[in-house]
Amino acid sequence: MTSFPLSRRALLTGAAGLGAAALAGCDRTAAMLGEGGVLRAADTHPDGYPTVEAVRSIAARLKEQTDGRLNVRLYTGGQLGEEKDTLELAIFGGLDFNRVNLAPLNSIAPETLVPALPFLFRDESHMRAAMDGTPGHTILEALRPHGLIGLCFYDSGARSFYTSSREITKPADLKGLKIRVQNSDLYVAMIEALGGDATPMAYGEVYQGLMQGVVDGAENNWPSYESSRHFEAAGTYSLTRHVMAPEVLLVSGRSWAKLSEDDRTLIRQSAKESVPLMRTLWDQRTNDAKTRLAEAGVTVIEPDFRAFSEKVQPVWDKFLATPHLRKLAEDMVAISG
Ligand code: GTR
Repeated sequence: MTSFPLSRRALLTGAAGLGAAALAGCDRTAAMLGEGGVLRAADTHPDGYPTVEAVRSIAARLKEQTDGRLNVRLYTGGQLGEEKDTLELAIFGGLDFNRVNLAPLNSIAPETLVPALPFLFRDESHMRAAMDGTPGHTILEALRPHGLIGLCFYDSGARSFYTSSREITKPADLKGLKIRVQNSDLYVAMIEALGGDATPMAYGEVYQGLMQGVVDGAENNWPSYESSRHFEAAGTYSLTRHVMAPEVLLVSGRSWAKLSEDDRTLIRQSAKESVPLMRTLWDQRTNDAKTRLAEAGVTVIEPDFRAFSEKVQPVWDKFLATPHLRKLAEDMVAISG
């Protein structure tokens, strides 16, 4: 299956039309799935990236199981806009599937803040166990009232800092540095707690932002650091591993409403089956990224992460604002993995 260019404007126009129709009390959702059962899926990452290939595997399975009736087209590499925009499209029914990070959902469903808390997960297997278990299920379900059906979580490894100027070996090294973060108050608070200056910026703007010195650094996992080529502008990677929030695959609640029970079951099952595949691809891609980055001459630093984790308590205090969120965090921490 190939990726198809499609104008974001066309989708927005469609979604706006849907909004107007809904306001007028008309149900035009049937028209929004596209002709011939075509479902649209968006991902900010390019072809070959593990999240994209996992969704591609779902697409293949849906096509095969329905003799081509459910046909998913992938729009990769941010063709339909940044994650904030594609989420909006999905909520308003202009897009069917959307793979995003949890960060852009932080302002929509507070439950998504919990796995993004700095230093919450001990390691990757702890993250996988928590997201596969009851806490993960709670978070997927929390998206439903916001017009999004959460299907599954995908790995995103651990995020670490990279800079164009100074090496980050301790929190004090972040002082005075402008660090790009995702559009989430939690990430802003985290950088501030660590002593840096947070600059929220869309993913697609970071390469240029680093090149032009608008920001001094950013933070991400090995595969994103490599595939985005951010290393060309910021060649020092400091393995702080401060956030291990996973990715999530969503279906628009409006699209979901017009699927049959059988199709929903098939979609859920296919998504579930894509998770082990994604994890295998993820592990391979992480190793490949490490090799390519070493070849490209990136300097890798192993700082004492405890110096960083000791600073983030204010972030936990601020964002675990209700007993419900505190319980969710406790349940996640308590999971053995
Ligand atoms: C990546 C993630 C993307 C996006 C990006 C970012 O690791 O897979 O979905 O969130 O980070 O930093 O914006």
